[in-house]
Amino acid sequence: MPKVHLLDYVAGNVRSLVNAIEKIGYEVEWIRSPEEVANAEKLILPGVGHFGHCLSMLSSAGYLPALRAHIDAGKPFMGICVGLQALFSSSAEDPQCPGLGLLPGALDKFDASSKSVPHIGWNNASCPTSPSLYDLRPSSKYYYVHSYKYPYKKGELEGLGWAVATGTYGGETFVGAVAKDNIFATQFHPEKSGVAGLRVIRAFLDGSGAKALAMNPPEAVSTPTDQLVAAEGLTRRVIACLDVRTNDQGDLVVTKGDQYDVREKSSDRSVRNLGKPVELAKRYYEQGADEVTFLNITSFRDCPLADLPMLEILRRTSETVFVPLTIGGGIRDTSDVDGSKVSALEIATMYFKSGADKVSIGSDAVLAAEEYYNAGKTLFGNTAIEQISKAYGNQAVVVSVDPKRVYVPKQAATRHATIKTKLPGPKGEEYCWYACTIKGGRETRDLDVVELTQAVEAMGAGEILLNCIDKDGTNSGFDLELITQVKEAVRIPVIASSGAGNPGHFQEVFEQTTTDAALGAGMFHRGEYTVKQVKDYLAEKGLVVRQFEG
Ligand code: 1PR
Repeated sequence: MPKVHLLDYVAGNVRSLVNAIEKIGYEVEWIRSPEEVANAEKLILPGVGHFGHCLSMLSSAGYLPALRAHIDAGKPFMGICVGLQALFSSSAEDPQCPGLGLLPGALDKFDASSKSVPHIGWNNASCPTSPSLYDLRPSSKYYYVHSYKYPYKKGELEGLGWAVATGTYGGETFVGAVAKDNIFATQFHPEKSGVAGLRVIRAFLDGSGAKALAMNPPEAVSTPTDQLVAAEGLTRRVIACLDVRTNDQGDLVVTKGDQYDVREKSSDRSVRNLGKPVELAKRYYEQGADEVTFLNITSFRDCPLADLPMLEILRRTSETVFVPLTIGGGIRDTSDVDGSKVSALEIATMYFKSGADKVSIGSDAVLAAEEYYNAGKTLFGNTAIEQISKAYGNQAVVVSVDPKRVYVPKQAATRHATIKTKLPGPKGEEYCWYACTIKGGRETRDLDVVELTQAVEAMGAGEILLNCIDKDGTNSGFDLELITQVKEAVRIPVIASSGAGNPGHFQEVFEQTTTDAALGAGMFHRGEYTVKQVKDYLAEKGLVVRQFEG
């Protein structure tokens, strides 16, 4: 098998990149010291997390001169995400820390005043001057997750001989990919961008991308000005969720509850079994799911380290599913069977090494938020959210919220953030608030969703997975009031969850709230609708979606 070298300087959630490279037919060899860079012919710099952290790690380990020497020698080089950002002079994320300076200018942060930041989801990487740059296609979508970007200025980088592909998010057009001579870099994650992304990696690995660029340099192509005006490209994200637990026979199955009760209504009350996790994940990927989420719903009972089957599920899924994978359940500081302490960060690391791109934290986030308020909104850096987001980046930490409606007759009846509801309570109550729960809804806490989501945003969570116990499994549509309340409370993206029963519910939540993504479970598992049917329906209604490319 031909080889590609990967630079191993990060904490290591690069499993999906390795899987993508192997899928294309290449073998990965790790570079573990600057001296080894000279052995590389093709070199990939995966970037994860924080610009300053990445550059200072590269610098202190002595990699920067070796990287420059590789590039100066004309050998193929590819940067991904922060690996693209590292090519610029600097970033507002850490202004003191210089980048490689191969491209001039500083990255800045997306404007969060009217949209969610980070920018998470599927967007364009279109290059009007070279429409098939590294096999990027104008009709394809690519998976981005970043808060900082290089703002695109027409002609600036092209004037220096770079081919530039762009995406547009909330009115801001940013650099999505750049290429010049032997250098190629993407702000998006090609390894998480399905078949469209695999094509891009292949064009780098087999040299066809660089060859085509050499034959058709960007300055040789004249482009009508109107083609350079980039359209808003972010698609509506549709996520398939698999609640996983061991059934009474000891098999790990996908299950689905009604308001979190996953046992059959029949007299034997067995755990509802809706299929095998790896098979279902692959099916949803092939139907066009933009992400797949696994929630280990009974992990609070077990020791997470004994929970090896979830690791195996991730390993096997990430070999065939090239969209982001999230895993939740049991991510908290704990003790192993022998009594030794295991941190949430160590558990998350095991999941990342097995192929997860994000971890989702439920119960532990609620307890951490309570402590945050008890300490007068002080952060000590010791929560699971802070530790994991520091090591892997905010985008790698999702907080899963399991709220329940609590009705009150008037706002003054509670200290919590209430809403005036269109769905009055059993005694005609016109107001309600949403109480957070832990342990899969078994314990309700005196903390509301606004308090929780604002606290975890301050701790560094990158996204909220917003369930709703009242709506879960009801097929009656999402709780639009809950979603609106949380969207108004935070800037980070929110995934609407619980209650989806048909494609119209997805249209409703995207049109009537500003949710960033919507998740379905039961309707997919029971075979009532496919992910593709949901997306086709949304497309018919004029909403932009990504379709699966086979
Ligand atoms: O608390 O960090 O160990 O995490 C446990 C995780 O397991 C949490 O994310 C929690 O939401 C989840 N969980 C725990 N118990 C259950 C249960 O169902 N008994 N499932 C559970 C939560 C909710 C959604 C579901 C949507 C959509 N499941 O993921 O898929 O409600 O369903 P629908 O479209 O069919 O309505 P920790």
